[in-house]
Amino acid sequence: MDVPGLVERALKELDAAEDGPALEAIRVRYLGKKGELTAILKQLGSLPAEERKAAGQSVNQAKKTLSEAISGRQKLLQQADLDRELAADRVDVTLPGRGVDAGGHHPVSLAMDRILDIFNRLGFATETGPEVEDDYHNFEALNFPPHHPARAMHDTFYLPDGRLLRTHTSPVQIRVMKNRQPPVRIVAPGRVFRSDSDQTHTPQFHQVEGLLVDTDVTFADLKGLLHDFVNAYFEAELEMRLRPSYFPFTEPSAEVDVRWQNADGSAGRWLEVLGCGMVHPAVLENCGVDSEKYTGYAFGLGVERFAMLRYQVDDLRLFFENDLNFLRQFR
Ligand code: 2NL
Repeated sequence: MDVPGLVERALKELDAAEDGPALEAIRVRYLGKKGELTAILKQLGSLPAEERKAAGQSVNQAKKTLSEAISGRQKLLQQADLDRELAADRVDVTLPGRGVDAGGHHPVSLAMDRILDIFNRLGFATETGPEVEDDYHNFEALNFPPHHPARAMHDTFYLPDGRLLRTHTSPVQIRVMKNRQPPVRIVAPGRVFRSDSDQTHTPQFHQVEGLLVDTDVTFADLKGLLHDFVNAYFEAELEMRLRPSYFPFTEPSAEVDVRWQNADGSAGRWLEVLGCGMVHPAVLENCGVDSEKYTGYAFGLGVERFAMLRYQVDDLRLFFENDLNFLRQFR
């Protein structure tokens, strides 16, 4: 039972151990359940009583010495690992940063903000509503005849349960009229959906609709409002004209053209920018508004078109690509 010799041998092996697994092997060899020191400890019982105490103390001391030496060696090896890692992995804090590759506000957002800001200043409160609607709020309440083509599968996205993606934001105004008595003076911005896709149409686009209901509202009020809006939006004195049109929900109805200016400032071609009209009495009645007492006007515009005109974007697809070189132009 040469305990000092065993300790000396173990310490030598420890000094030679270069990694965690080697250390663990040494621990198991001496201190493990079947280790050499553990075996000696088990034999103590067979010693004569007078030797037992001193032998026990020396084995326990050896155990302590060995465990301390193992954890000391372990700390040393870990520190060496860390030093190696730090030396290899040097960070140059003086290098310039990579920077943040920022885009800009999307032109459709810019146009939307601008349009809402103008109408808000003209006294129209912003109202919003759900994108998934039912036939009643999207069509029936708006006086669409039962078999009107705009209801057909061709234009409207239907959900399996019969609900639909709103094709305009008019349902927002229907709900507002049903929930409060005139005067009503609101704009309803938002995403709308039509199953329609070509050079100038996308299945999803943005609309702002406006509605004013009060006593003594006239078509002249509507024309004056839209004139002020168009000039504020384009920051120009543009010629404007109304052409008779048809919507089921307004009577009379009109389309609004502005005379676009050429780059040299001369008068160019007429561009259609808005639809509008006096709210159809049947729509007012559907919403519980007395059409003998109240009249109203309404209008609707496509935000993408306003964005293209103001920011000189000539291709709708640019709005969907999120190309940073495109977006950065609108910072
Ligand atoms: C267009 C035409 C328009 C309306 C929208 C409306 C809403 C209610 C009642 C009556 Cl609740 N009218 N909205 C009226 C006329 C035209 O939009 O060309 N939009 C892009």
